[in-house]
Amino acid sequence: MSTKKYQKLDNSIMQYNWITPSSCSQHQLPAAQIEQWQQKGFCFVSDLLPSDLIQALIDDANQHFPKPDSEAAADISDFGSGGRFTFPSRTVSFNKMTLHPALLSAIAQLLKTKENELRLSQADLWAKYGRRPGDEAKASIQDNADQRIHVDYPNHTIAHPSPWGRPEAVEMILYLDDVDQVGGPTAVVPRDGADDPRYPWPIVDSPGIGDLRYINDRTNAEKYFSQQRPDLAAWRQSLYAAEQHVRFKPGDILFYRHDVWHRGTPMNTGQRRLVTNITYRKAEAEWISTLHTGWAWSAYRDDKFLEKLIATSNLDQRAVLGFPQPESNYWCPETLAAIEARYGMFGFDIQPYKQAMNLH
Ligand SMILES: O=C(O)CCC(=O)C(=O)O
Ligand SMILES: [Fe+2]
Repeated sequence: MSTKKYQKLDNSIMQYNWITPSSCSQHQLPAAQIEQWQQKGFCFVSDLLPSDLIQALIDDANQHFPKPDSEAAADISDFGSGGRFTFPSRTVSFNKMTLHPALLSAIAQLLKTKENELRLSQADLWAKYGRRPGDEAKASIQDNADQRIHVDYPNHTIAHPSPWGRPEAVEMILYLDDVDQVGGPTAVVPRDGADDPRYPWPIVDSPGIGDLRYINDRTNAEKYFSQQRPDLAAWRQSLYAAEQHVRFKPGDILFYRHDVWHRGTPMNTGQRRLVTNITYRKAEAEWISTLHTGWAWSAYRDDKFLEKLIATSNLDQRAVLGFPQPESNYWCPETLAAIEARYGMFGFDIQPYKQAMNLH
């Protein structure tokens, strides 16, 4: 990880500790990045996904989200943009990116597991819009321009993350813009070993957790927190003081954990930032919820996009969607025939499932 001080020209109060990405080759994450994700809670990489796929995704997203100067932009700036663009999508580039073998491989490397042991639990493309002059005065407690420092687990799991050495999920942000133009770098707080005072156990001292109200906006959240937990207010300020910011270009990916402190920071005025958030969990971690409507809910469409997606996916890609794997007890002569009857016309190859049962 390389960091350097950078004085933003348009905003003299912001002096960031920048993180620049490490380049990936041949689907292999650099060992130092895997180690950093496991120890410090995040890593930041470039060149993992093919640039033509990133460009296709940018073109599709551009068609989908209003330009920053449009009136419609104001209504959809919150996280997830109201679920407008989630998996599975009619946008082929988005599905391809979500299930890309290089991505599955990278996530399996971080979790020290195999691709078919992963399950998709979130895939969301959304837009964040920079404030326009005068917007500060209108900022509500749920405004996401300048977020409170937080961890993501509360609305991903109905439990609590396991101890640090047993991570259950990888969350990531894929950036489709250049931070120098749009601003809004994600800030992360690296964990500095088991005794780091910023990472006490359990992780509950943040607005929204337990009996604390959920408040997104930093100023409002810290004011509320200092009323509810006055003894811990200064400790939360130490989290902001330790944050580092990602210097993203299109295609760069921040991999992080559900138990790492991070937040979204203000965008440049009048700009739009497009990102994709994706989470893969371990199959065994059933307490981590899928954030979207089940995949099967996309069946029955006239263009049969879900059926075609299932039929043309490989075994690992089907596994991450929860499709029965070749070794599953699901398979018997009847189910082999039934799945072929449902998906065969779209090119589904039943052979690997048959072969696993010694039927040819
Ligand atoms: O927008 C970002 O950079 C981070 C967003 C985030 O952490 C969140 O909404 O949970
Ligand atoms: Fe977050």
